[in-house]
Amino acid sequence: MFCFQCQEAAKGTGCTVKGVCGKQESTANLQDLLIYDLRGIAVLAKALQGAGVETHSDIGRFLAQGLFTTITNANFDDQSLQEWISRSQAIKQELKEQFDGMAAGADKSSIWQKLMGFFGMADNENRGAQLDASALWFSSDVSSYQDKARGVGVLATENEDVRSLRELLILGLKGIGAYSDHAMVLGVEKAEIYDFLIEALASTTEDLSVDEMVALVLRAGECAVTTMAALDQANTQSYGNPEITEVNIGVSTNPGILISGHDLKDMEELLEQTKDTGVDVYTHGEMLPANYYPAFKKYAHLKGNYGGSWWHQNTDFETFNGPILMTTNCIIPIKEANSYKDRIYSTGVVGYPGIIHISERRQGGSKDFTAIIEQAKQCAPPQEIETGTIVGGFAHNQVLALADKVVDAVKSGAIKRFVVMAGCDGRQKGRQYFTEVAEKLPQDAVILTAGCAKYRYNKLNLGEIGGIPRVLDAGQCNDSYSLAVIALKLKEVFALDDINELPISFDLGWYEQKAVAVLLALLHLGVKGIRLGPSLPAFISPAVLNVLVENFDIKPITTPEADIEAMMAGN
Ligand code: SF4
Ligand code: SF3
Repeated sequence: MFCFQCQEAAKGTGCTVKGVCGKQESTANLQDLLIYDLRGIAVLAKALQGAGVETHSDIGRFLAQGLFTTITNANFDDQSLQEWISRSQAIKQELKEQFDGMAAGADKSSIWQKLMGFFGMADNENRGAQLDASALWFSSDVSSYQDKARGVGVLATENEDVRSLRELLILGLKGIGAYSDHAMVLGVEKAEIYDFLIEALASTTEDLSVDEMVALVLRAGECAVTTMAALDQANTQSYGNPEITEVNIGVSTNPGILISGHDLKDMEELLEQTKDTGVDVYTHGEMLPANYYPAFKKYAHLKGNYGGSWWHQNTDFETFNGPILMTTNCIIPIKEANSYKDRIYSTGVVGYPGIIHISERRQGGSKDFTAIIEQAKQCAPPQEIETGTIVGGFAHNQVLALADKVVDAVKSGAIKRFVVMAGCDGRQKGRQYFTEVAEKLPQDAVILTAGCAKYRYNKLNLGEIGGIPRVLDAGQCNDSYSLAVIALKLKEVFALDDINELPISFDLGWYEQKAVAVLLALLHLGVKGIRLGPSLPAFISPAVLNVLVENFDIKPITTPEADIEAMMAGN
């Protein structure tokens, strides 16, 4: 196996024996094969589109979900991945039949030529057989996948810089796939997102120049902005605009269900189905921001948030006592010794061998959480691990409602600087850096946050400036979009030409591929001088890093003291 997609990549270069995240070699290989199949689907879809044949939105949807299921800490279940691969092959077969079924003479030969071009094959009489034999088109033999995976994974691209740019693109697409899936679940889909997934995935099989590949990476940033805007629209039209909310972090005396991940539709259905059952609901990790939405606040049995960010789940889930529903990443390996092993459930693109998977909702219906609710009734209430409240709900609508206050505070000098510390949390010790930055920032600095990165400092009492809390939490990692909207609004209010003239610094923590999409989105919006930690991605080669440094002044974090001094000086 070879995987270097997340911040925990072994030795800062890549996991080769077993993932630091716990991913087994077989799982890594199946993920490689699935990505390979998705690229094949994209090649075929692009060729058909190029010939004027409309591809069904199911294709884009499948690509988005397929990409999503390979992100870090989402799907550890080989059987589920094999099903994904089988489905991807069925789709390829369908696309091929769609092609074969086109009327003879209907410009078919030009499509053939295009396909031959994609596969780098000579166009000759034997072209059908050649295409069928093409591994990119049909990697049908899942049973011998271990060997096959070696030939199609990340290292199949030999040139380090081409590999780096291809992977930067694919990993950004994984984040885009995840966010577009969330939006789709709530009824918002954009053809342009699906078209870009097709174009970009297909491009990874083409021989492009460095400039062309860099351009695609930047367009992925543009697509990430479109996708996060679509998700923002989906979330707010379904559940209202997040509001300032004090979230309880203690517990009640009823049994509870803990819901983690990012999927708000699951949250809605779980709250509805647990109403009047005597079972309370608590959020965990990235589900915390669900507490900020008006539509969820009306449920009295949504009791608040329990525990910390994803990597604390081994201990948080033990003491919670009740069932846990993992709606998306990040699930971490479940050990035989974990008392919660028989009360944890997956749903959506999440999978873990041996746990119950709640199946998809039927068209117009809901998922059925009865099994979880019935189990919860038999469980002890959660053990109290902390008490008090945390404040959040500062998405764009809420912050813009406070715009006058914020602008006055900046003009009067009460707020000297905003520091965006959004992104992911993770296990690495170096992430203590973000806690220290939060603690040591001068009192006239405000932290803007989103994503599970916030758990490094959202329970510190950092005070407020003229009624504005010094930590403003916009929500989940996808709500980083809110932070961009806020920045663009401030740029307008202060009549600035460039977003980089604002008193805002970016000091981001990253872990998985949604953060790659967020980073590319910020680059597309023209943000420069972003600090990134706790380490730079293993998939960025030295030459590609140079491109990022020269064009965007990206830099690694150093020490809290040095970075605070530089940020407060506007560097
Ligand atoms: Fe390693 Fe991260 Fe890949 Fe897991 S996801 S195998 S930790 S690089
Ligand atoms: Fe966290 Fe996994 Fe990235 Fe949504 S839950 S931000 S790491």
